[in-house]
Amino acid sequence: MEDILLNLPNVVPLSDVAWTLGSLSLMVSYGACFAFIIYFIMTSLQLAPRYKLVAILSAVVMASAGLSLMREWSMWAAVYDFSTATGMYEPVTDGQTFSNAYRYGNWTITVPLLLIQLPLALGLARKELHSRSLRMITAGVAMIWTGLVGQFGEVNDFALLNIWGLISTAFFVWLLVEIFGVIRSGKTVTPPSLIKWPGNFFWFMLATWGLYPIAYALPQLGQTQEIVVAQQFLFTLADISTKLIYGVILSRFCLRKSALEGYPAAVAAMDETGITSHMSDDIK
Ligand code: RET
Repeated sequence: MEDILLNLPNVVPLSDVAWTLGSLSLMVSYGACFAFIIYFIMTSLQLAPRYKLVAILSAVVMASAGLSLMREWSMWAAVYDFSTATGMYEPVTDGQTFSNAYRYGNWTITVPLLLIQLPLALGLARKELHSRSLRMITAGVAMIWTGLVGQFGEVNDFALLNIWGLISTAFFVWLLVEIFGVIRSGKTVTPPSLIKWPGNFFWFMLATWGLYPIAYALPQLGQTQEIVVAQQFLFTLADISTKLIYGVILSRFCLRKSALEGYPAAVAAMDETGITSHMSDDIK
């Protein structure tokens, strides 16, 4: 039976602590995603019309990822049974399995949306935005689908895991080159006071998107409960930073640009005169 189960959680018994940490990682992910739908919708109201889509796309990403992660969490809950004999959560053998593969399905939706947000926030001209987005999305989807093939090897076929992992990494490198091109072009239309932001976007994306291949490769370090939990924890860290924190950063950038462009709701939201300006002179 064991050799046909393709994801690590289906073959490793977990202590109560490990099971809870895995469950918690997934629950925190979808909880945060759903909460931030509200944040991004409300934020879009403060942005100039040309940037509103950035925040709206973040809300869509939150909804899509939240639903998928909620499903991932219920799989986690369904595939373990606590055994009083061993004192461990044992993977069930009634045909229910846990799989990370659904994540890759979800990324096929969210990654293109996250990538489009970048040239939109930077304010690239339409034609360039379309051609650059198309190239980024092609590289991104190729990266995900080749990784999807490889992740089926995480339990018993490390050759499959590594070969497809390398092919996927080649697409990741291409994607980074494309992202870099978008950033470079975006810098030419970024106001001087915000010029440091685009370069920081690149390093932020590199550091946070780079967590996914680590989570992918981790099962090679051993079939232990620590690895099972670390993999879900890394996925959570990556999910929150690449979608939620990224969205917050991009929408703050758009808010500043909207204010510089004189959009009233953004100017009011960015009012930095502080409380002292409303006080009379003698209490200042
Ligand atoms: C894989 C396979 C192994 C090699 C590499 C990978 C990269 C995955 C990345 C995923 C990013 C996902 C995001 C999802 C947001 O919803 C496919 C794990 C390089 C970078 C940003």
